[in-house]
Amino acid sequence: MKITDITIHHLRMTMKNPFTTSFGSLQDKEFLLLEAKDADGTIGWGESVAFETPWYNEETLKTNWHMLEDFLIPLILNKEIKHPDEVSQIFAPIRKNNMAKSTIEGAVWDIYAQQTNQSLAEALGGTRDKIEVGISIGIQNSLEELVDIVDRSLKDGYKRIKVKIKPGWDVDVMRALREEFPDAAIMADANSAYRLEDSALLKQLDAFDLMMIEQPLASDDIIDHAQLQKELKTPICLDESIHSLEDARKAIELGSTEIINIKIGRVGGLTEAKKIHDYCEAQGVPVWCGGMLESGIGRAHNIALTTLPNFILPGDTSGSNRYWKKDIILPEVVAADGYIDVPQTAGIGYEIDRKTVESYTITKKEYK
Ligand code: OSB
Ligand code: MG
Repeated sequence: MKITDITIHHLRMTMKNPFTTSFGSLQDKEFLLLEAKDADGTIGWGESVAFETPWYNEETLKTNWHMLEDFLIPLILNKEIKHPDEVSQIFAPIRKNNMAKSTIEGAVWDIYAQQTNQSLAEALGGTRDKIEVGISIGIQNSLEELVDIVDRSLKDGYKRIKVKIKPGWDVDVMRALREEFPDAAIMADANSAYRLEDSALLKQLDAFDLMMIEQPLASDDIIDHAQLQKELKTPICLDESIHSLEDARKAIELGSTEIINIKIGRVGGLTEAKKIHDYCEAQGVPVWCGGMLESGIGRAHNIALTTLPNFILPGDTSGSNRYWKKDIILPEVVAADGYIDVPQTAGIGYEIDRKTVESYTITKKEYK
């Protein structure tokens, strides 16, 4: 491979409903797509999962663009690359900025898969032809609305219900859901809304037989989480705290986490995601694939990753229709009875709907 031409597309897509976490609400999603062209004409796509504001992590749409334009694209253009695993080595001199790095790496994986005539799932070593998926539900205005959404999601067949919690929207909410849905696979995601001093409150969640609690404590912590896990029966699953294989190793060795949420962007790309997957598999730690409210391109990468064998818990990759009136890929991602069929065609396995991409584009810029 030799990438000769890269275009960054800046899109704005409006979500059907606002998505609310312990940090705030999001409805208009602005993000970057990266289109890379190989010398042989093959085109691959990557998606930056950075938001406009740095609430989830320190990266933003603009920091990603800056890193791509000033550092990452110059390192990749016209470089001879034999395998996408080389991209993370090429980027190694640059610290962090994992979502920016992952944006290019995703496009390179797409090109590689097409050139070797494999689906992205196959190229990664995936073993499933369909994946089991769950749904992530933001904080609602009332308990009645939440119960209604959970009910509909279960009827749609989603295999696991994740509910966002925050102080004041936690124990009573989870108790009510457990009473209403005694057999459902339910979990909570706190997005770092608590501190170790809140452990008595968090312990009350043990009564509701939750699959796990995701990232209860600080986004940069693995020490307090280890202490909290000693006090909780409910497994802790780290999200924000894990940026690399090294982070995963340390968190598992310390006992800070019993399950890991892998997000491709957060860990710097598919190559690192696969390494974390392999390590967790060897340690007997289950993983699942998280989501960042992606468009169809990011969704396609998530689906491919989830075909690896240790993705044994349903992830957050719901169908395109969960967030978008019209997605930018053809066909759209369909979750039917809690399963998504893994596309078998070469590359990410979906066509890019260029007309729809154009309709959502604010601006774009070409690099060569
Ligand atoms: O913490 O997993 C999270 C969305 C945005 C940022 C962080 C998170 C989430 C979700 C939704 O939970 C996942 C999705 O449906 O894409
Ligand atoms: Mg999370």
